[in-house]
Amino acid sequence: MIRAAVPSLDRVREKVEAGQRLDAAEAEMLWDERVDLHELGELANLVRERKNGNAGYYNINTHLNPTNVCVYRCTFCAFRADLRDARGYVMEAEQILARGQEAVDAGSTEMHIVGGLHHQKDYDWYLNIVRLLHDHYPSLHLKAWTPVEINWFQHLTKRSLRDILVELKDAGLGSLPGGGAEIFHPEVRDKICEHKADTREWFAVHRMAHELGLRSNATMLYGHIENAFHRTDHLLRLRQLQDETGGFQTFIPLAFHPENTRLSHLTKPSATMSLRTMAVSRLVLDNFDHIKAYWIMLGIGTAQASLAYGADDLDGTVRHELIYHDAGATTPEILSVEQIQRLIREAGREPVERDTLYHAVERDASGWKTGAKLATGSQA
Ligand code: V47
Repeated sequence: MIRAAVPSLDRVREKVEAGQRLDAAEAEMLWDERVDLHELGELANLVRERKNGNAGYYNINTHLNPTNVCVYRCTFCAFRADLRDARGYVMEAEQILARGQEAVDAGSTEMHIVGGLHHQKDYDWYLNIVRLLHDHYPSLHLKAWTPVEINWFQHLTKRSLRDILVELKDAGLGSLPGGGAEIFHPEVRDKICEHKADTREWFAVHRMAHELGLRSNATMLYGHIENAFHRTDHLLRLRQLQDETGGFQTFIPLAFHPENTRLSHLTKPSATMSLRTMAVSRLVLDNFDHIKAYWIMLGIGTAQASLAYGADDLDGTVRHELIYHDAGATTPEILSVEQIQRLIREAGREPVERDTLYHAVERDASGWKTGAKLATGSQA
């Protein structure tokens, strides 16, 4: 019987050491479980340290999901509710303002805002959430609305993408979060979220945001029905837009949590799969400054280990996270600053508080202020 040779990392090692870009075949090979995970991690760590030294970034942030009622029925989502579902909720302006006050009182520099596409809410309802929070709490950076929401606003208003983004920016939008990316390849996307913004539309929103000077993040939902080819395709599409615009800040691989979803028969990805995903992402996305290990979904142990497998950021202290906790995440709902700093130190990294746009945050007894832009080394 002829057995396929175990893929060798030699060529990849040479290229990574020389700061050269991996091609599609090399990238896809890295997902093969016979490729030694720790060797892969060592290479990813080389790139991670070239770019970000020993820093382990975090921020102090608060989530806001103004409604969970959603016209879409993505198979992987445990958060969404139908219009007449007992679980369904819509937040009133007072509750939204109270969340803003809570965020400011907790020292948050960022509010992460995403939500369902409510059947009965118009575009102005979403626009006014940004305006209200920005007017009352101008120090909070509003990282709000994914391309799925923005694309929905286009559908509601029949206005151009540019017009909508300019208006949101004028109202106080600071940047776009990375959600809604899922898996770009239509073989998978058409099965897990066929109705919402497609891949072309997702990229059009980020391209336009970058053109308008807004920075954004990108994610990939892995560990469900996709395979190595689809994950590679996903990363390469992101790398291409980043070559064109340079507007992405951080890539966040998101481990699928099956509980309470229509894919609940699937097993959630293992820690080794998550570490491999972190490492492959770091190696393929050579033009992204940051790779984020979102502790909420990875679990604290895997997030700590990720800091040696390519990741340089743990996201934030986070309060009021719902999307993962509805899908069975067993992580705490919040970490204190001391806890997140300790996790980073235990992993052998130096905790550095950053704001959303990767400036240092300087704190004293009277509050916080934005410091210098945190330097990221180039790979070459
Ligand atoms: O797009 C939904 C994912 C995303 C599940 O930009 C699920 O800094 C796993 O994008 N299991 C939203 N994943 C979250 C997101 C994010 C998170 C942290 C930081 C940033 C950032 C962005 O969550 C969705 C979807 O891909 N998701 N349901 C689930 N059951």
